[in-house]
Amino acid sequence: MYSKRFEKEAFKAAVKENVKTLYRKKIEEASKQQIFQAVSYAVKDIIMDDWFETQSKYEEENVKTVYYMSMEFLMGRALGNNLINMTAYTEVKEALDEMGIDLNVIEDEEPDAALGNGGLGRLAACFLDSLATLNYPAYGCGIRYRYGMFKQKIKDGYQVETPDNWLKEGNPFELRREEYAKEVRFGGNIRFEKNPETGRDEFIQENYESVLAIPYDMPIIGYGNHVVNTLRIWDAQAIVDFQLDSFDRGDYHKAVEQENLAKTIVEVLYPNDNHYAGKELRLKQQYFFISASLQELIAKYKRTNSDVRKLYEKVVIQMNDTHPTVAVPELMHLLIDQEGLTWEEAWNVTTKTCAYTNHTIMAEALEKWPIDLFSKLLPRIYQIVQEIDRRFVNEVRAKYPGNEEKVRKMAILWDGQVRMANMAIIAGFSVNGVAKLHTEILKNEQLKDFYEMMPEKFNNKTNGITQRRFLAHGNPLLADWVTDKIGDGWITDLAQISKLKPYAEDEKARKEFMDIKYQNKVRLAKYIKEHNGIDVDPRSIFDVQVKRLHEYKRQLLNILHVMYLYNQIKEHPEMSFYPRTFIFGAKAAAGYQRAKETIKLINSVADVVNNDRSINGKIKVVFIEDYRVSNAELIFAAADVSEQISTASKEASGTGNMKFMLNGAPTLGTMDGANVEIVEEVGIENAFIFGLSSEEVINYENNGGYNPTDIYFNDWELKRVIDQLMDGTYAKGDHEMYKNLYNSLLNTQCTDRADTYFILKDFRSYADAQKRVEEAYRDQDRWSKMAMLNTACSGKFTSDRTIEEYVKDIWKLEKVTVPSGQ
Ligand code: 26Q
Repeated sequence: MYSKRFEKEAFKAAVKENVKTLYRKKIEEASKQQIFQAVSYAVKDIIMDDWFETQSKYEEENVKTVYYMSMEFLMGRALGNNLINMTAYTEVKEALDEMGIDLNVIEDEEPDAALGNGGLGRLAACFLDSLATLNYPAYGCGIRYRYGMFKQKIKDGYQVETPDNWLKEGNPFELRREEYAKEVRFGGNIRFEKNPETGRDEFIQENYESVLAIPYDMPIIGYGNHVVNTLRIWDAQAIVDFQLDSFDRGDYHKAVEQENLAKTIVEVLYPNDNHYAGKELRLKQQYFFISASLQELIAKYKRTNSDVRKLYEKVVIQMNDTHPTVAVPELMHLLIDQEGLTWEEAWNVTTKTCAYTNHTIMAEALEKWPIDLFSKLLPRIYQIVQEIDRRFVNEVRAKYPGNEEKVRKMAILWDGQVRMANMAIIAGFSVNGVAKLHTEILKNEQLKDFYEMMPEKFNNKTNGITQRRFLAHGNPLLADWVTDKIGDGWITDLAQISKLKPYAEDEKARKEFMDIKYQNKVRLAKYIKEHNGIDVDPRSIFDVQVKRLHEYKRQLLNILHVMYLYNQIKEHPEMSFYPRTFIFGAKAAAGYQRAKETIKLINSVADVVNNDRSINGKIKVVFIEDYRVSNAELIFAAADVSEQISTASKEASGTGNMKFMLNGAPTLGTMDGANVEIVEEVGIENAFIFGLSSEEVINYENNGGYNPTDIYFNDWELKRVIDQLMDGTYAKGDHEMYKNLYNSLLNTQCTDRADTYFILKDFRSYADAQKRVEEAYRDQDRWSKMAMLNTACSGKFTSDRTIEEYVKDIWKLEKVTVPSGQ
């Protein structure tokens, strides 16, 4: 479709021209990074026309738009993905080839845009891709962090965090939009005044500090449809640049403070995944991007519409978890204090505009802000929260007279805290979970009282992933093979991938499929050799667990099982054992001790096992440093086994599970999150399921947990493995190194329950499932069928399906077509 514009010679000339104007160099003299920049600017230039066209069309047609508010957008690299969606990847590759440049090498020059932690941030990125591809008007709104997710180095087996200076070389795809800057105010006090002319109450913020929010736009390209949406991320700048005369006026201190405030607000992404830390700066970040985004959205609305009382007809705000929930009182504030609406009018608009997605049931992830912190930082917003709470509590008391228990559980303000989830549910017109099981648990456990009071708000939207990045771009061999077999319709309609099902019975097709998997394993083996210096055999089973490190995800269960296998092989060298490569990738939050200890343990086991000649390389353990979107694409393509082993009920959905499935790796997992629906689609015979069910887990939890010591004393092989945490086997004789992990499993020393995540309880059932994996893999006919059926049955898990459901049930958007610019 873009082929005309990718007239090869013109594109090549543009790249050369860019190298000249940017660097005063000839192409032969330019560095790889410089060529990356030059190519990207040439691509951006082509994007510009469609971007312009799309936005004019939206304005002309005055269409309803979704604003996806998120503290995180884990975009990864843009160049390759943009080319895929412009349907120009092959042509650009050829053009560069002719210039002696390898596109893959150039792509590797681009730093990941890692403005997110994990699942929640990557989901936001997949959603933007799907929205553009499905022709829906959408903005992503977030923060332009100077430093994204930290870079992980492994030193002596330990994680070391280093800053991610992703903007160092400049970001060729972004556009600074100074003209849309907005002021955001913090702190001070509120003066109350009756306006003598209008007779209305007015609330005036005084003695505040403020920053200027400046938007940067990044293009989000739809696949082959000329739609270009916008990811708008906000940078902060001091309102008055540091001025000498303010020094003279004695405001020197204030001037410096404003500079500092601006700099610190957008400095860095908080690297906590599924864990709340009540830091003032985090709340500042939240209010900063929400206030700027809402001011801009209202201004934009008013450019083409006259009555803000009807804002909800043209705007819907989706809040990605509670992190952007301050949007509720901020929207009330803008509508009342700036637009002059009454409380009732403003509440009517707000409750028809805002919707909330919940991503976790983990108690430690719930955002609760201390009232004194909240009210000092956001005095006017706090007044509004109080009024929302007051009115809601009245409603609860009217509906449940004498039942103060209900107030205790559902009020926004309680026990000196602002409970953000309660506010999101009370003000939102939609509350959704991210997989069937997760939504059921929300309704029946965590959010039971809210569900009883307002059942109509609750709905499920099972997550999805974009096949454009995770198959078309990440696994070109398989992508071409699929297209060869069933045509390229799957790229925008993944349901069509089910047409592969008959090929599972076709021996030749199975062989081709396995051959592609093998080549992808060779590609990953090369990456591992280059980055870890470890030789792995691509004929071994690639058993992969990549995701954030968290106790509930149970990387510890995986590595304990590796230790158990190693003991077995040492003891019974004659035992038949299919060679296995256990691959891990995971970042731990910087202050999360047990998580960091787990990384050290994995690396120590790797050290011991990989260097033990006596086991003939039957087991290899690899910890891939700095797991991120760009290397994830290589990893999913090369996986044989997808480890999805969270304690049942804890993983809201998971999305890595879907990426593995799409790439033909069967799931080894618990009945948790979206695994349940994966099994529904592919059949239980094409997955390896083990462990407690979510009901069983919840049952134990409601009855004070369980006692792991019974299991410990009755399973000597497991006991031996756990004892090895303390006997120095994997610690060069150090008996203290893993004591936190040991204690977390058995005891006593720590305040929380022993084995909170049921690792001992599920161990045997996991080991059995692993045995079934080995058995299945030995039978290559059977395995290739299973693998191919996983790909063939993955159609449900496209984020295109998820987005169509959000549109139909929540957002109510219309598709817009954009004519090609030529
Ligand atoms: C909160 C307060 C302060 C600092 C950080 C945070 C914070 C940051 C990130 C809290 C939570 C997160 C991330 C949560 C997350 O990624 N959840 C995952 O969301 C995925 C998409 O829905 C699901 O698939 C995963 O199951 C869920 O764990």
